[in-house]
Amino acid sequence: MGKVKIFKSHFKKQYYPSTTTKIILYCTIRSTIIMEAMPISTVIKSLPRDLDAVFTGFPRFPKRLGKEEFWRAAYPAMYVSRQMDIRMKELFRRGLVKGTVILISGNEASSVGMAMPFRPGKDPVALLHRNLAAHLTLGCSPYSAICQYMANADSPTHGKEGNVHFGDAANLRFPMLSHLGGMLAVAVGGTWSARRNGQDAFGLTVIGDGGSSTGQFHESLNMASVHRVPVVFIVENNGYAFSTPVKDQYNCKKLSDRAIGYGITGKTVNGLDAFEVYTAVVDAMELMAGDPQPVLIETMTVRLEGHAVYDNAEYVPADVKAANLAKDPVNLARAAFMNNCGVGDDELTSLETTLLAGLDEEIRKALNVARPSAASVSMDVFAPAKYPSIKPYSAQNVRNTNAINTALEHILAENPDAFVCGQDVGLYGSPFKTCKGLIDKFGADRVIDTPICEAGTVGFCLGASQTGSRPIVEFQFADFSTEAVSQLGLNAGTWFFRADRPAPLLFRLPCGAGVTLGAFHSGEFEGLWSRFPGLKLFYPVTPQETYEALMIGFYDPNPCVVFEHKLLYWGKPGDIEFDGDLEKVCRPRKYVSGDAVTIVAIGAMVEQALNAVDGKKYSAEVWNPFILDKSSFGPIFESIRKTGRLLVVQESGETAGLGDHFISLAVMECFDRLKCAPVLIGAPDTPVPFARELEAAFLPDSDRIRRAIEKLTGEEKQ
Ligand SMILES: Cc1ncc(C[n+]2csc(CCOP(=O)(O)OP(=O)(O)O)c2C)c(N)n1
Ligand SMILES: [Mg+2]
Repeated sequence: MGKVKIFKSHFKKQYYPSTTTKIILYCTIRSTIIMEAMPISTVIKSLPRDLDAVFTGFPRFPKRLGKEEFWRAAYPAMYVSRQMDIRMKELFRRGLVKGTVILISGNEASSVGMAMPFRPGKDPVALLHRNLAAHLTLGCSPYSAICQYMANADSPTHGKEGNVHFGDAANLRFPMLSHLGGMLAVAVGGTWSARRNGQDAFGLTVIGDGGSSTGQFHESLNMASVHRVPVVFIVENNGYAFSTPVKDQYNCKKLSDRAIGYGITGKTVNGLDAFEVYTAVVDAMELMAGDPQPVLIETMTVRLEGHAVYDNAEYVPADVKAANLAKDPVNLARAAFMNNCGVGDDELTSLETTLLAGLDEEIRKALNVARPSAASVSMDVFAPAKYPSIKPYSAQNVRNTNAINTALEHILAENPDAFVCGQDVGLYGSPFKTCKGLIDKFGADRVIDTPICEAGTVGFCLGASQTGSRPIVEFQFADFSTEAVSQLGLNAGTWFFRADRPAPLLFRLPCGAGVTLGAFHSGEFEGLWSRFPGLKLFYPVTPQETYEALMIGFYDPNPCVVFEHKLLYWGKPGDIEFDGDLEKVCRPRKYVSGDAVTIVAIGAMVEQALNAVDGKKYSAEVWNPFILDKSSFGPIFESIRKTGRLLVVQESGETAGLGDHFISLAVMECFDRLKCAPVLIGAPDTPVPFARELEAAFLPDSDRIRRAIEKLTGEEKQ
């Protein structure tokens, strides 16, 4: 916007329908007309020429800006952010912005001060809901942010996400998920991996006073400290978490004191003074450059309004409100800008008017953008997979533990960007010895023992997957993957959908009952994880399938979950004949053929089903879906059409497994060929009991399967 122009669309009725806004419009037009012919560069000599450059055209770390240089860049960014806040609220009230608008007035100094040293595209950054000014400072155009709020066709998420849930993952500004604390580990992992890959990266991430109470705040700081990752953790303390005052949130003097517990440096600064925040961040980065470690900075800020547009903050006492208003950081910045940059009243007014006109032009442009069309916006949850052809492998008479160990060894040997992590995977070789010896071959920086923090580990690996690493995560038991439900299911699983970037991640879940480990070490959870779009699930049974599942899970560009049944770890040995063609891997597996009934068995139930049909008394087909995704079930449906009878056997409780889902698909696909109602055999809907006898009674077995086959084969639909 070298010149500010007025477009006809400015007057669109939908944008300014009421009398009050007509008055606002009149004033805007007046000031816009005054500015019309004036290029922005003549307003203030050394200010950037266009709005976008206001936010990006200044040197970043390691340069340390002096006050004059700093305020020339910082004040326009803070001013535009404040004006955007006002306008987004107004647009929301007019129904042009949906969802909600988080009100950010009061947070501009903290946001701009923290973001200014960081280098877009180089430093991994995960911001929070009040950091619009930081997004702008890191290269997001106001237009793009406005389109995001309007959820129109030009929105950076194509309308697939709203308001604060955006970023630019390609440039390492990661889009946030709502779950407070959930993005901290992503910034840590992203920074750790960028450094591991030779980049001189620093991380930035943000949490509020309220979010500092989450477990993931602790997990992320702890991981960053243990792995010496140079990430600036900003805690924005604005006195409230929605309506909850800090006295109900924590009981320490300063949140930065928590740094002591992580063995790192912590500092509390005035978050209303952008230069003080900036200085603290640059100090931290200088410290980190010499001695990599995270630094915790608490910025004391204020919220000048409610939590969001729907909240008028009546719970904030009047005197607190008045005191906060008196400390408005944009007013403080204006004074600092004028004092340090020698700017007078007229120049200031000209600058503000120009910025405002520029902003309104962006809003006008955004208002004219088409709505997103369901026909043209991709709803894909998976990044397209293009598999490399990999080395063939064959082995005789091996068990699943050997298949896993060998697969991991092959992956690590062939892919320097791959690493294995989890609890006790290093020297101990993991509790089931599937990682045995890997640390000796590949070293402790590729076979990594993590602290006990499943959510933090998944977030960390998601971040690492964005900066060139290929993480393989072992959960010690599938049961503990429930600690990472939001990270794995909602953050990693939705990543491609939200961020348009692949998230190549492999998760290994030792699962299942039958080894007398009770309710908390025997879960299967294939039903739980299948509920989250964006995850690919594999459930191998034989050593061959196990080797193939790990290979496809690793080489697929999406988060993949491999269920490894513990009973099968040391089950029947088998041969592996893998020809290196990954394209052929994603298909259901058939073990025996027959005409009378199709049995779909999951995990360790395959063995029970095979035992049941052994002796050729029944003419049954036994299948393992292998990949738990309906698009691959075609061959099983073919079998059902042939036999006309379906029996599904799962070890999970009847309402917690995939059997119901499978049966409903089969009924929809093959109804006219079914001779009788399908049957589901599952465990009872109770926790897995501990004692051997109780557990044996709990698990479906071949006798039950035999009885079901007899019942099924004796029935005919009328
Ligand atoms: C894990 C989680 N629980 C609850 C929420 C709902 N929520 C969104 S913002 C918010 C308040 C956050 O307060 P604070 O961390 O102090 O940040 P502020 O909004 O004050 O900037 C809450 C409870 C959430 N997003 N995530
Ligand atoms: Mg707060």
